[in-house]
Amino acid sequence: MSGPPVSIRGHFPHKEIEHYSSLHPKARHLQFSYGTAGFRTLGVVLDSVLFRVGVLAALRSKKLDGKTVGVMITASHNPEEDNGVKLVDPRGEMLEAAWEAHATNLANASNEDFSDVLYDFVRDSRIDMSKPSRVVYARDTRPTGESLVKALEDGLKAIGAEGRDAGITTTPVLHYLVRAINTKGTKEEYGEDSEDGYFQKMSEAFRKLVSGRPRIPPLVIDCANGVGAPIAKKLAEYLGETLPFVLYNTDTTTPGGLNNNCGADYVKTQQKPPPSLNGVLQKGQRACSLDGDADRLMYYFIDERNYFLMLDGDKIATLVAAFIVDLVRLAGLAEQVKVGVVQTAYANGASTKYLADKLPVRCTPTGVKHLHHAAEQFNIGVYFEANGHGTVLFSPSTLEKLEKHEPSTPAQSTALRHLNNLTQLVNQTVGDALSDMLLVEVVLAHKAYSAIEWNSLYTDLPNRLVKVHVPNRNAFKTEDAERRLVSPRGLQKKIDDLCKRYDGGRSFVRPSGTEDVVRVYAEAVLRSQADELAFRVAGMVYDEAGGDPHRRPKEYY
Ligand code: 16G
Ligand code: MG
Repeated sequence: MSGPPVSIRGHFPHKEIEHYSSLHPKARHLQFSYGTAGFRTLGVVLDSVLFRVGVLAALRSKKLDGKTVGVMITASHNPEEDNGVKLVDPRGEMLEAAWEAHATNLANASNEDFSDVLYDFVRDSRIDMSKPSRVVYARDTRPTGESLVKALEDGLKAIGAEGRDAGITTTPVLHYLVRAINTKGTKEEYGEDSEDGYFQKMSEAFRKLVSGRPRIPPLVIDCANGVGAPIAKKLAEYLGETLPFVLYNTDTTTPGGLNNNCGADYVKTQQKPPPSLNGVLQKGQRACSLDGDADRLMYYFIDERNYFLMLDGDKIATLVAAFIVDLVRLAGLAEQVKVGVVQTAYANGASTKYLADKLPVRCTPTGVKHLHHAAEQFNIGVYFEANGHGTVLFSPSTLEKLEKHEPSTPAQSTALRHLNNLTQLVNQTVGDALSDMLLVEVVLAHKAYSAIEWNSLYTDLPNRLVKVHVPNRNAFKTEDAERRLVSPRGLQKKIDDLCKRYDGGRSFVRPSGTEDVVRVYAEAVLRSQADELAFRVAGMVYDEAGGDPHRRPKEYY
């Protein structure tokens, strides 16, 4: 005998879903994919996606027993006409990987099928529709953001979820809010669940960490004409004279300005300062750039010879990790608290060498979620991508140890206090340009380092990144944290043979997760050799992938 027909628990709001869904139809020809950074494409085509993401976020919350789920509307460092959306799980971390596929499925269902596809999803995922549902959302300054928020809100209404609009703010603030809301009143309380709470927590920790140190000279900040601008302005008020800011690229209203010739991604990929800072920077003065949603950070300065020197994610990771290792040792906790660093294959070989002499270093595939999870395996895990995204994670047992440890000397007690303040300064939910910036400033103040001294900790190997347009980037498959190709077969061997001919030569090839290209990275002891190696490997990739010989880019040897 067959059992009762499989049905879902609680009420499935067919009517509401059909009504709201009809207001946000999906264009037939469009296909969407929830990738490394959520959905991301031209802002004007995302209406149906935002509606459906609203529905999905509401269901995710029900699935997690009514915990608050976050939604961030941004396309980060992409051009202004792009937009995107990603979901944030209750502890402020990225959406669980299994749900990325659900997001893609729902976004691509036809208008006629949407309600049925959704019903099946709710049934198969055993979502109890009678549970409460809460979603907090925010957006960056992109012009398409406002209408996309409306579409998202319709998705929440369709399910009857409780929505909280966090307004225009940075990605890291949204992640902070999610964790703060969900830990409120528990012993893991993360902070007050408001933007003010975020600033209070960070600025108080910063003041404590730099108190008694010499006055910090002004820091130039390039806000990428994005949401980092209003947020940095507010932060400046909380910090007052403790850390004076000079803000540039703060225009969030002139069309086309966002990330245009400015921002962390521009600086990293162009290896030069934003033109708007030409003539502004004094020799040796510290400057930094945020990206369009303020979760990436690049420092840089102009040296005595007028050369531009970049202090990227690797330089930040080494500075911060070495500082934390010292504090742990000084606090008398070296035996109990293990510090480790997580990087990707893009980390400059010189940074890996510098770090590996001091502490364990892991390599993961590109993408925040991979680094974040690997960093969780350490008592204190420092993770950074070379592109400037990263943070420090203190495990729950480490937090407890730091709180309970009885120091036996005044020096131990000071180091312990600093560590405890660091746990408050760092945004542990996700990479946060502003929190990372304060962290860097703390280390520089403690070490009495200028940008020049920081930069001299190790010398970057010259490196080159090349994009190769190929007919099918999915033909490229990697292993060993993207450091080796398994397909096309035989290509890795050729790359290995070529690398051997260059002093300090290292190169790897991987398909991009965000663009329809294959990326080639190469480094070597000499600039000319790094360039040559990169272009030779790129040429091999192009040929192997069956690129049209007539269109073979000239600079590929
Ligand atoms: C996304 C990732 C970033 C990664 C980049 C690589 C997140 C939130 N962001 O922006 O971590 O470095 O993609 O892009 O995970 P690629 O695959 O095109 O090289
Ligand atoms: Mg970003």
